[in-house]
Amino acid sequence: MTRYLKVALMGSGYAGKSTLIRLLTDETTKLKTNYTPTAGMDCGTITLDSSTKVTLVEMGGQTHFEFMWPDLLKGSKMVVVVTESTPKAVLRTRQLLQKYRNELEGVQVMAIANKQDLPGSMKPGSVQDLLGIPTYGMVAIDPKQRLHGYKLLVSGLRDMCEVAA
Ligand SMILES: Nc1nc2c(ncn2[C@@H]2O[C@H](COP(=O)(O)OP(=O)(O)O)[C@@H](O)[C@H]2O)c(=O)[nH]1
Ligand SMILES: [Mg+2]
Repeated sequence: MTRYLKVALMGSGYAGKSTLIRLLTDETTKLKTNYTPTAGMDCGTITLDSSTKVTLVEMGGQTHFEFMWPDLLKGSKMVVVVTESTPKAVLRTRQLLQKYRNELEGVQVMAIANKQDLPGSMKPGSVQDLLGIPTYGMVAIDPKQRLHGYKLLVSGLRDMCEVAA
């Protein structure tokens, strides 16, 4: 029987959540798109092995969809917080983490410091210092980063659920 692990992607609008889902679900042709805000939620599925699939659930980042977040977080094995890497965006992400700290209690949380290709980006280590959770750099529009993203996801899940790599 196939088991489905739910991973929620959280973060402000424009952070790169939809792009990351496309990167990880192999839709490279759609990587460089114009920005289309996600209405409410979006999802994609990754097959990890013959018996395990991961459903990535994007929580639409615009404030008028935030009312759905507590429900979208329910049952998540892990939450990936995606942030742009400008100081302003990282501080906004820190506020989001504080606001949802009750819902996130006991859940494995990691951060992706996305858009590392843009000049003036904060390094993942500095982002981690501000957010207080394990943070990894990413360029979600770069197909060459797929394996990196996939490994981050698998290692996070393995810690949590003993998923084979
Ligand atoms: N330069 C750059 N742009 C990115 C990166 N990741 C996403 N984007 C762009 O940022 C915009 C917002 O991305 P999207 O995935 O829709 O953000 P979401 O609102 O968090 O789902 C889109 O125009 C993407 O092409 C990245 O790593 N570098
Ligand atoms: Mg989106």
